[in-house]
Amino acid sequence: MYGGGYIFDDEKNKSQATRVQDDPELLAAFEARIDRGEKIEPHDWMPVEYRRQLLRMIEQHAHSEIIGALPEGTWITRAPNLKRKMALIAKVQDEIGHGQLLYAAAETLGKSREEMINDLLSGKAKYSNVFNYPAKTWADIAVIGFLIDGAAIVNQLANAKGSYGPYVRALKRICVEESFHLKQGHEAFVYLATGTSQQRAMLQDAMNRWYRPLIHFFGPPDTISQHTEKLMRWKVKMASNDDMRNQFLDQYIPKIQEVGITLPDPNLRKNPNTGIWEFSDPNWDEFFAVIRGNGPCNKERLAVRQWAEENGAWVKNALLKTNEKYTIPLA
Ligand code: FAQ
Repeated sequence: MYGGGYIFDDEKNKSQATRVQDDPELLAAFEARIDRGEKIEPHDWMPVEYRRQLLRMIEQHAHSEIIGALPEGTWITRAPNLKRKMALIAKVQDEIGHGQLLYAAAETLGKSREEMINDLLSGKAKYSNVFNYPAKTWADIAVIGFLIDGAAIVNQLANAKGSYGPYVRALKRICVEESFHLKQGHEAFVYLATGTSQQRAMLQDAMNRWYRPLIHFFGPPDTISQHTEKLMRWKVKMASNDDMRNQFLDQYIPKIQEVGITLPDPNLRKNPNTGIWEFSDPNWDEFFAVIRGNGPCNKERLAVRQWAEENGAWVKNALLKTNEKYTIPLA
């Protein structure tokens, strides 16, 4: 199918996979290509572990886009005016489109979309922690549009320079669309921050609730991140979790503070000597509980996707019957 290094399940195939993976010449040639900055394409030879890691990461990213549409989606019918409603509809539609692009990129690594969706619905697959929190008020939508999109852009702009062709091409397109999301999120954020006292209070409340999930968004600290070292060696991840988190804080904390919104952390400050942002312990136990299925909205999010899967099945089935000829007018 796609080059070398398949993911094998049974023992016989496992030994074959190990042979492919362990071939020192192939591995050295592969790593030399990565060092030269070449792109790896689906039919090229790749180590089993490179394929496994990429698939894990792209699949999680795809699920995040699909589940990520839900907190904002619930506000489409309650948007405060037509302009906001239209922008939100377009944004949510874009996020679903990003999910499709990413599933297509993940499929090039040998896992079918159906298997990925099954793993999402069964709770086996992970997706971003931030989408397991509720969007309680309209101000949450401004925070998501400005700061979660902002955080996603920091991550995706870095990884768009990575080594796997299908993923980096998807990321480039996603980043262009996300930058429109960011603009509308920033505008909505500033609008509330400079609005009535009630609007400011609503935004401050949302900021207080989203601060910690945003710190968690970039993943555990480098000292305990399991995959960073390998992913950076193979240029899948182009910056470590702590570096991306710091870049985000550096870009966005001043923008939040300049409109008079505060952050609920007395220890948040940029160390003038190192240039690194310091913050209170963000409770990594909470992060791990959320990504393992025990956040405030995990069950609700998966239930909605399950409902969509069951109730949308007839559309998929109709589209799969490509030879079907309709002789009776449908309308
Ligand atoms: N959430 O060893 P590391 C968006 C897991 S898209 C959940 O450091 P890694 C667009 C990690 O998977 C947002 N799980 O992991 C949008 C691993 O578990 P595993 C998504 C997390 O891969 C905006 C374990 O912890 N973006 O927002 C998280 O080296 C607005 C150990 O961690 C991407 O997926 C987390 N935050 O680094 C949509 C970008 N962090 O698999 C709608 C691509 C870590 O061993 C509205 N992904 N974990 O069981 C990446 O860049 C990386 O995967 C990281 C994590 C940086 C997220």
